[in-house]
Amino acid sequence: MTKLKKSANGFTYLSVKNEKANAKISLQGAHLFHFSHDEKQPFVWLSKSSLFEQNKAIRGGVPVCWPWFGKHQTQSNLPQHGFARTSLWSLEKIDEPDKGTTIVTLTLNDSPQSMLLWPYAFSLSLTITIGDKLVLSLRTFNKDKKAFEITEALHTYLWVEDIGNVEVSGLENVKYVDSLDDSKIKSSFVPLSIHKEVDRVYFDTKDCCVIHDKKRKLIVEKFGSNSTVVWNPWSEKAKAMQDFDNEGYKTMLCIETANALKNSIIIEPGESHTITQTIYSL
Ligand code: TA6
Repeated sequence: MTKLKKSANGFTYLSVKNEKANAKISLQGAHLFHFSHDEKQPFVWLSKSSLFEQNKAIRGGVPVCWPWFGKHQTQSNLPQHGFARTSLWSLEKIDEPDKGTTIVTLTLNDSPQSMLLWPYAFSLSLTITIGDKLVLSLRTFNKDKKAFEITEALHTYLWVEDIGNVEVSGLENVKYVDSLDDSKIKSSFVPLSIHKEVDRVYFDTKDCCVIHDKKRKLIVEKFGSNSTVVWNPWSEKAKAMQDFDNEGYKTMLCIETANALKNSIIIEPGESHTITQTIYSL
């Protein structure tokens, strides 16, 4: 069953419920902000203080960072992580191939407003499969007469039971840019555990990550992505963010399927590029 709903402040979202999973997807940003098989252990984390306001990204779920990841390379006045996550997308179609699978497709096209921020004609579509697994597939099509370059991320906030007990494997011996240490290039040969703020872009990696939590493993597989971003703001930065509940950093970890920094993608006119992320639990 899928229903379009409106929250008290007029925020429109799609509520999806099938025999396998529940999900909520906002039309602003094509932003999935809830996914679970049972309410106790959701796949994605959502801040208790998230604002659900127009023109502000939801804090949690899967923000779509596009057509640039992080700060704009040359114009610091442009929005962090691009404009896709705060734009209003169109609900293109909903398919239900079986009782346990719902496939939602949302689209975003260039507009006079987007041209002011990024001067290219484009067509973006996000296909979200809600079932045993959660699959998000972001396709960028170049409708312009000139080639364009993008960086991008499915900025996934995963729910974890206890950040202090989490271990992430799949990033050993992969070089990363440490945003908290003057963008130094580093690597580590052991699985990652998190006991303080982390903000890293692992590059030149196509590998999947496994998040070993207390009672389950979450697998994040990816395709079309050469970077993986890992972020946890820890307590001080969480407190400084109005929309991040103070204790929330203890139950979240961003593992982002990305093409960031030097892994940018050039798309020729008439060509497309797709980035896909599949999450499931064991
Ligand atoms: O993906 C990590 C990151 O780029 C961090 O540097 C951090 O600031 C985060 O994203 C959140 O960004 P936001 O613009 O949503 O506050």
